[in-house]
Amino acid sequence: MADVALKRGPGRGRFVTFEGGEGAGKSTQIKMLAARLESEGMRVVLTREPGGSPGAEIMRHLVLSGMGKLLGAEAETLLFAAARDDHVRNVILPALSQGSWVLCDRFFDSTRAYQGSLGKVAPDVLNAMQRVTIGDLKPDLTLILDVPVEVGLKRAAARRGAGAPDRFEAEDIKFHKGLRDAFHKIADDDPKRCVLIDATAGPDPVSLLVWDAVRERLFTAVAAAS
Ligand code: Z5A
Repeated sequence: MADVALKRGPGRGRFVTFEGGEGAGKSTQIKMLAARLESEGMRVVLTREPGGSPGAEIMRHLVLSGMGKLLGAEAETLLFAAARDDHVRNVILPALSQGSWVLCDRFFDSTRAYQGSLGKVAPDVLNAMQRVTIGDLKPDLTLILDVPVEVGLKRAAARRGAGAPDRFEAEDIKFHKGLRDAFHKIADDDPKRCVLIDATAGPDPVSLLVWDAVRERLFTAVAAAS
């Protein structure tokens, strides 16, 4: 990387999370960012939630099958928390301490939006779970991909084809509108960490917005010094 250097110097890697509603394009953009960072010489670990470690992938299967929903919102939140605990300990923290960039498709903001704002799980319960599962770990940057609900659902339906919708895809339009509002609020409440990205355009233009945000927030220009 010729003209930029990492803010805060070398050492621990950087932790970047992608968030947003259904069909916003997170999985597409996270792969594009990983390729871009690798081409710039960074070591990248691409992971996701729920899941990302063998134990957490088992929990993923449980929650996306809808079994967690039968237990009620708080118990379902505990399943996400258990998955996160395993993922953070076994994948995220080791990778960061080895200097890798960790790009994670969803993280605790999804819990805040889905289980908190929409599932009505109380903030003190979410805070307690967050303390246990991630402690002081916070993303260096959270990119919240934002699209109108109708656009996101259309993309998700096209990708799914004839397959059945999962636990959250099956929720109604009111749920998805509430979700979008919840992510807007998360971005407004923590502007130092979060960037809201208009993800309505095609993958390439959106990837430029993502890269601009990463450069601006996590790299600093050193052209004048070199
Ligand atoms: N969940 C939770 O409740 N609590 C938690 O704590 C956590 C998660 C961590 C995981 O689902 C579910 O778990 C999730 C929240 C809940 N709810 N749902 N549903 P998942 O991992 O199976 O899927 P997802 O995270 O929801 O992803 P997604 O919304 O289905 O898709 P996406 O990653 O945002 O989009 P994509 O796969 O990149 O793209 C979708 C399609 O659109 C695909 O065909 C692309 O080729 C196309 N695409 C992508 N970008 C574009 C652009 N820019 N233009 C046009 N078409 C595009």
